[in-house]
Order: sequence, then structure tokens, then C-alpha cells
Amino acid sequence: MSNFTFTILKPTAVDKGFTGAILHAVNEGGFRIRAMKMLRMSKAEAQAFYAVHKDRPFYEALTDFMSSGPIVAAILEKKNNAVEDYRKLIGSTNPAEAAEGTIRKKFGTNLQENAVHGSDSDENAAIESSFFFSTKDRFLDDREVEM
Ligand code: 3AN
Repeated sequence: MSNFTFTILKPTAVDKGFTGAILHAVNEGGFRIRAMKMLRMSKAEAQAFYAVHKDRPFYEALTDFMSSGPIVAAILEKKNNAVEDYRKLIGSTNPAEAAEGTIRKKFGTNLQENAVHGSDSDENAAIESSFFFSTKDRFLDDREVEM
């Protein structure tokens, strides 16, 4: 399984004009965009999205940041290992420690403003996708094309 994952292009990356370059890297990495929207989360929405981190010391700052400006949310498809392969493509949480060539290395600013979010499990990919996209916003049955 694991044909799908979920991503967010975070406010700093969008603000810096990296949206196009990141989406290009996502496609070049073998992922097909199956749903996408640009929006600004409210503080309450950011708190709900990151509820798993509510006891972490960075929760307040992270939810302030994630609601500070527009983001791009997307559902990504890849034939196998979508979740794992996307995390490889984006690199370590801290851009300073991320491998050369990864999205966080190229476009991340710091540990919090690390360019993109990527789901860490199939279960969370499904939960996070449903947070942003209704069934009719998803284009999961498109014809097969060679990539
Ligand atoms: P990842 O996004 O790589 O799965 P998580 O789930 O540990 O990392 O953290 C979620 C988000 O919280 C990260 N993307 C990052 O923006 C932020 N974050 C993680 N650790 C820290 C930290 N020590 N200080 C500030 N922000 C952090």
C-alpha cells in the first residue's frame, strides 16, 4: 500500500516564492499531485492539525507560525512507499542536518520553518488529507500516465 502521502508547503517557503520550485521537486521526485489548495489556517486550525504535539515545548510557536500566512496543502501519489519516499525527498526535520539535494536542505530556513511538512505514516496521511480535502476535492481516479 502506501500510495499516498500528504504535504504542506509552510508559510515561509510560500512567502519566499519557493512554491513553484518545491512543487517541481515534488514532481521530479516521482510524486503526482492529486489534490491541492492554498489557504491560511486559523490559530485554532493549526492547533487542531498539530494536536499530537500539544505537549511539546514548541507547540505554541509552531501553531503561531503555521497560522502566520498562506500555506499550500496537497495530497501526493506515488506507486509504492509514498510516505517513506516523500520523507526521504524532504530530508531531516532540521534543514541544517538534512541531506544535500533534499527539499528541506534547499528551501528550509530553520528547524521550525523547515519548508514542508510530510506525513509520518499511512494513517496520519489519511487523517491529514481529510483535514483539508473533501472527497470531491481529490482527483484520485485520474487516468494512468507514464511519469
Ligand atoms: P517532522 O515534520 O520531520 O515529522 P516532527 O513531527 O517531529 O517533525 O515535528 C513537527 C514540526 O514541528 C516540524 N516540521 C517542525 O516544524 C516543528 N519542530 C519539530 N521539532 C522542533 C523543535 N525542537 N523546535 C521547533 N520546532 C520544531
